[in-house]
Amino acid sequence: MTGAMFIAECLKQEGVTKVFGQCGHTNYALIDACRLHGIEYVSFRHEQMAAHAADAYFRVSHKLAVLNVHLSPGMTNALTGVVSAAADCTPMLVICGNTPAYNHAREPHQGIRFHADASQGDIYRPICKRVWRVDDVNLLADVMPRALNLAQTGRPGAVLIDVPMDVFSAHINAEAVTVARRPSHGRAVGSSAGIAEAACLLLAAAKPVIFAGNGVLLSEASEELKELAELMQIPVATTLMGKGAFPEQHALALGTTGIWGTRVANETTKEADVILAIGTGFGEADCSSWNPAYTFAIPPSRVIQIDSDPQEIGKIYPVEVGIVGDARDTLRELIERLRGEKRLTADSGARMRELDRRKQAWNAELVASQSNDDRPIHPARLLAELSKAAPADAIYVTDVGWNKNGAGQQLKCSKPGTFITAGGMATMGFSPAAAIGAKIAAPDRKVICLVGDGGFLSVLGALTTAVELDVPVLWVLFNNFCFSTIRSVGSKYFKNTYGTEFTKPDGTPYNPDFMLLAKSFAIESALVAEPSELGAALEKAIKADVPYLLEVRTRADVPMPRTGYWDIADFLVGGNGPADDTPSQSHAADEIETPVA
Ligand SMILES: Cc1ncc(C[n+]2csc(CCOP(=O)(O)OP(=O)(O)O)c2C)c(N)n1
Ligand SMILES: [Mg+2]
Repeated sequence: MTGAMFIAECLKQEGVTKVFGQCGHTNYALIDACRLHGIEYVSFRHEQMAAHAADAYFRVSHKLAVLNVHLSPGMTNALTGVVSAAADCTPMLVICGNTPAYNHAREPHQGIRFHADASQGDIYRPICKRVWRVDDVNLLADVMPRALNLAQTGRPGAVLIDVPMDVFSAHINAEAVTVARRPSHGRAVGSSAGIAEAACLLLAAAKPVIFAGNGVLLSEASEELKELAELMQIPVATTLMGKGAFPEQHALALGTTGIWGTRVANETTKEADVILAIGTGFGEADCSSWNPAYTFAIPPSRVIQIDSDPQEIGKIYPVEVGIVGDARDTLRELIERLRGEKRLTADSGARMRELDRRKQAWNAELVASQSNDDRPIHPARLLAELSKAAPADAIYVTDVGWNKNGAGQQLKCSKPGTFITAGGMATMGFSPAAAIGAKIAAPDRKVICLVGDGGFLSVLGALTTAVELDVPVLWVLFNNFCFSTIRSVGSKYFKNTYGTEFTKPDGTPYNPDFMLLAKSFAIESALVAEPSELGAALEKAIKADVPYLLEVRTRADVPMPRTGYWDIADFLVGGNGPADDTPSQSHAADEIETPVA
């Protein structure tokens, strides 16, 4: 069989049913091999979108993301999508074409050859766990299983297999063996000594908090997380990426932490005596730039950290107990050790009353914006109406801006895999295609893309794939005629909005007519400018089982309610004004809104 057929055979063995990408003469052999193997090729009009869709497809289905693209320009287009996936630990196999191997030394058409021949794979080195260039078809027999392993084991991530196009067409005489060359029991339980220490610390804690990250979702440990929280009556906060790992309607749920977290979460994590962190690297945004006055005060809080990647343990904060292990299996052991035990100093009644008081205060803080009747519509009002209209298991796919940080803070997600966001890269333009990948992964669920006008227009071509494949995604467009997130940085710190607004030369607001645009794409659409019409419009859009664009005219001038802290505000505060000798304020950010990004 040909190299391309061999690769498709390996993918088939792996259970792959979808490959995302875009065609080129260098990768067409594999597209055809996929067709012959009954593997669907989900084609996008731009490789970045294909990569975002593959990424979200994994996040919802937990099936390997596979991307197949053309050489150099296809690869550079895909790069943003691949790095967004890799940053959030999505296992992604990228297979690209290359110039024919026999021509590498002659710098053939479309090769990148500045420092080495046909070296476009080098562009992927900083973002991939490994890059293979397969110049001999017989190497595929080992490269394929190794690449599939590497993407999916340890800390999951992206790998690249770079295949000269003549290698796709060369004949290989080998048997495809992939799954049998992988650990059949890949999950490692943390050490029992560590689990015993963790149990002791939790039992003696007066104000413990669980802090759950993306690792809980990757390990599918949500059931265990809930069981442990309920067993020990421990409140649970999550990272933005971990949102949905614990049901946010639950009495013990605190919501997300950090710069744009809930006040309930930040107040409660800050005062915790013991923090059980699971599957999180304590990222900056989730930890308010690690400023102890805002989200985590470690020490004095004592940390138990469970992570499958030893590098994450103690990376930011010192740990009292650091356990290397799979979240699900390690939590299962911890639960067994704690079953029948009672926390020594637990006054869970008083603590739950305090938690309830905080939740009510936080809800009261939001209510004015959520019921705001202004035109354009307040984004918090849009999110509140959306919460009412959407089914409980709806999958939200966010972009950047209010639609990400506001949604992270104010939407309640009760199931794993219902909040999909580019956490590590915060990639503007992620969500429109990612929502398509999410819907392909979960055809029976409602998938709602939340996106600003800036993000939407940067990847508009995604809509064509939804129509071509009849993928009924709902895109909710926050149209405010600007990059409002960055506009607020400009106006707050630099006293201008230069380069952030969408206007004609005479200053009038400009965007394409989104209703005409939807029509031209053969997509149903509606426009809402009146807050009072929002509920009904959302209901109708959610009910529609077709690709649907709902444009909502939103306010551009409302910063996110800041409950945490981002230290960039400390040095942005002077804008580009003249330097002076005034000593800088240590907590300048207290007086100003933190920008969103
Ligand atoms: C690819 C990319 N480019 C730039 C940014 C920086 N950035 C963060 S938010 C934002 C503006 C987003 O505008 P829009 O989609 O209209 O949403 P809004 O801020 O108006 O809610 C930009 C440019 C980014 N995160 N990603
Ligand atoms: Mg905008």
